[in-house]
Amino acid sequence: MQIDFNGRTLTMDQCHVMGILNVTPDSFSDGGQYTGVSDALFRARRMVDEGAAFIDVGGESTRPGAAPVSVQEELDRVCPVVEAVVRELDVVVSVDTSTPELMAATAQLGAGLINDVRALNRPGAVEAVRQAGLPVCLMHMQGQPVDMQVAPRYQSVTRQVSAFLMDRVRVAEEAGIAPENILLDPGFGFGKNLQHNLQLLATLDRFRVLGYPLLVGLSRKSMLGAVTGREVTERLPASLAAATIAAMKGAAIIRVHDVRETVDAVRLVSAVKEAGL
Ligand code: 8Y7
Repeated sequence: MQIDFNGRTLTMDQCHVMGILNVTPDSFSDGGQYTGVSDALFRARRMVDEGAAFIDVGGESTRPGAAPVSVQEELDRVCPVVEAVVRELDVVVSVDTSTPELMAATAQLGAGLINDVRALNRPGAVEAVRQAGLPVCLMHMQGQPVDMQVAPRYQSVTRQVSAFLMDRVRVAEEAGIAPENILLDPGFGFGKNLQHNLQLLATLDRFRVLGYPLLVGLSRKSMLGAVTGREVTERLPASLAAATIAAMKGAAIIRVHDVRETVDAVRLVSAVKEAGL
């Protein structure tokens, strides 16, 4: 299975690495616009050199308690970076957004994927993606970023997450988004406790029967801290183990902070899989 990410076609039968590029003000070394873009481009170039097939640009923090960002603010942060990365680097630019205006604007600038943690639930988002003709990743979240970690509850997390994702697929397809342009993500850490997250990772292969490529984000997440007792800066080994498990279970894209190390892990998984064919 292949997907055309706005002119770059990639097979989804192999696992790719997506590098995280936050462009929130606290991720800049200095608040100025020029510094912001050149610093972001520098970080993106390094991740591409390290083997990232995707760069995921995000201007809104989904951390619980993070201040909301206006549409204009999000456009001002993200668009110049998308434009620069598209112009300068050989990579698919993914845009981490739930904002229809930003989906439309970045599609025009050459973005190749919309990564929406709210699975196109904002008014106008489904139509913006259909109109743009871009692939989209639909992610599961229980609750909203402000309250999602308060007391997440499921009867069966794998079944409920699957049912939610299939419902969002139905909405997207009924609106005219092509089935071959849809990716799915169980949303590790988004309204899930440790047990839920571990169950989802253990059963990740079951999501493949839905028939859509899987994207996962596990890098440095608190579930890894809960298991290892490590602070966020010390979670690379656990992140690599999690990425390896996800790749073994068939994830097509793994979203990470540490590209070079994850590319090595994914290459090993690919080599082992090939040997067993
Ligand atoms: C994910 C994500 C984040 C994820 C997808 C973090 C934007 C939190 N996590 N997008 N975004 N999947 N598709 O810790 O798991 O990176 S932000």
